[in-house]
Amino acid sequence: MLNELGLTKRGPVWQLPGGLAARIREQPFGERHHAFQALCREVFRNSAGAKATACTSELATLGVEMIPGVLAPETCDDLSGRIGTWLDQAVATMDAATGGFDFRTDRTNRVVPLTPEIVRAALPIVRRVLARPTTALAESYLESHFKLDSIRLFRSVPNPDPLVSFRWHWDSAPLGQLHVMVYLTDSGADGSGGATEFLARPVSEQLRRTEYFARGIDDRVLEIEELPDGAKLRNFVFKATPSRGDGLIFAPGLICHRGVPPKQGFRDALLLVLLPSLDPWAVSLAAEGNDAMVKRMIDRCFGYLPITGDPLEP
Ligand SMILES: O=C(O)CCC(=O)C(=O)O
Ligand SMILES: [Fe+2]
Repeated sequence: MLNELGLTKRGPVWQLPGGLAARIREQPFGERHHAFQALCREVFRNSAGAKATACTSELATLGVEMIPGVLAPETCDDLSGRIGTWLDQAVATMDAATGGFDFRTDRTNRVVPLTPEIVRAALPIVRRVLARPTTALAESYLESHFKLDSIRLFRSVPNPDPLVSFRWHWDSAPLGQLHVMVYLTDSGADGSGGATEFLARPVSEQLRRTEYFARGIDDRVLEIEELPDGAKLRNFVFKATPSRGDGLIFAPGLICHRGVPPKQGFRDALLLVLLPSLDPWAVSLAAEGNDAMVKRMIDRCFGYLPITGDPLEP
């Protein structure tokens, strides 16, 4: 089958024939990613060691799963401390250059502008997050390998009327996109340290077929009750209150979700954006090389995710 499609291997990395790549790229955004994901599944099915088992994880059924303890508390404390420093430096740097730094949102989220030093410091931590349980779960859910599209380090601060990702939304993301959001600070049992809420998968999929899905970013609701039948929807809301070091994995284009800002202090997080791939993430990273990877992470550290609309790019 793979031979029929004309796929070949250069070293450990799969290559697409030019004609097939062009046919994928010429399609509209959603279809393009979907076609590439189908190909990734074909490769995965044919790869040695791949098991065809029905995926019954909470990620598949509920649409979100907690992966406890992907990072040690000390690692989180250290990274959180550094986020504070990096944000202070960013403000200082950008103030000097532009007279003020716009964090590109309503200021509930402060995103660390990545530098080569920060990416190099973050990479071993990212690798730890992607270790066995995360990779196994993501691969069995996607039925394919995946790659690391981008990373984001951000700090969320109190805001009684937040916008963007703190209102109920789907990301304008391919359905095969996965987020692994690792909390670096504690939510607290009541979520007063910040939390993330999800609408269970079957209900999210229903709501996705209504006009709410098509609304603009500024017309999103803050409380689920503001939607038609919102009181009923409330029964299907799942509130995740991770401790530092816990990861949340979910498909942001499929599951309706929102962040909840902390009531006091701040909430720090490391977000990994994953997309289907022909090759395992570690193979892709090794083939790309460190310098190209660092540049790519820096290029993609702001804006809507994924930044690239091309599923064939690293
Ligand atoms: O900040 C949060 O808790 C939500 C993050 C989010 O919306 C996303 O990762 O797509
Ligand atoms: Fe989101």
